[in-house]
Amino acid sequence: MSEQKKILVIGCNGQIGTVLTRALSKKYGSNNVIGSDISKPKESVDFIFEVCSVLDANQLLSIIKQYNITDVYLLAAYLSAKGEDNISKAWSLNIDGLLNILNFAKDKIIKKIFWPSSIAVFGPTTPKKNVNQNAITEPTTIYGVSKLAGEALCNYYHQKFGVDVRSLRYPGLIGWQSMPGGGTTDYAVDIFHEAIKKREYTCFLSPNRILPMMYMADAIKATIAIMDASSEKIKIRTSYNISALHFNPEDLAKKIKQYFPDFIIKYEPDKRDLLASSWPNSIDDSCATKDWGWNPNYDLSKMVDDIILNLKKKYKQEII
Ligand code: AKB
Repeated sequence: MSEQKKILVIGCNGQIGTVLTRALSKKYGSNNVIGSDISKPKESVDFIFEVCSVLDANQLLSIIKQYNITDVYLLAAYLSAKGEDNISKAWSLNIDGLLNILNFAKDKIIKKIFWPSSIAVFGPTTPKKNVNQNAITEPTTIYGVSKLAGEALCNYYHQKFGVDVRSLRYPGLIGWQSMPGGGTTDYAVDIFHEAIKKREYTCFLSPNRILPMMYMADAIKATIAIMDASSEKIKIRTSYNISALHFNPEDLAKKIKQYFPDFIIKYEPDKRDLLASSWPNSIDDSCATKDWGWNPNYDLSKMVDDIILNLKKKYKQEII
């Protein structure tokens, strides 16, 4: 009989953590999932919660021992825009936090790690379209630099110590359950809330700024799939390209107008537009498809439909 999984999600209050921790709790049982973050969740949760920072190795170790943790999902991170204003803090959270967890796996205290990378590992010297797994990575944000270093650390700990660490290069993630914070792709979440509440949104990216994106449901599906795959299927131990959608703010605004014809979008591009301009338009994820069967469920129309339906319920507006 296989040993009971005990999961620790670090950063359970964040954009991904809010959705992923609930999905894991549903799959593995609420007593087998522990969420941690630097402050308590605002809403009630269906898992065990502990206040802890990923930078506090001693406290982490005591939580890991207390609950016999086998798998860690490390989601705590400084994102791209916030990182540019806090270079040392971004590096420390994104790299020292990862090192703490990799060392627990090296010392056989935990068994498996999920750690997200990002399309931000690519930079202006990367081709724009259908960027392949091994395309040139010369990032121009501290977030991208830390993600690229993190990928190399994951690969190093796997090659040298046999650490079972798995990673995905997430594109911009869009969901209705949680808000992102400090990212460059955040506009694609904010726009829905503003469209529903005010029928107006001022976008901080240029109208034609195409970026790779993914619906949160697909990101959760990919995360659970890569963690469920048998170890020999995971051929890439840096991080896998994954892809679902790519569009610009104007494409998204047009879709939203189909639901709210009076919706108005204005543009005031700020420094985040420059960060976005260094990233690819679209990603080739054929390695993830070949190695562990990745394929997304949501296209742009299906995603917009689902988000608007759910946000209308959330904001108690009439569903049409
Ligand atoms: C960000 O915008 O910083 C993130 C990312 C692309 O990883 N969403």
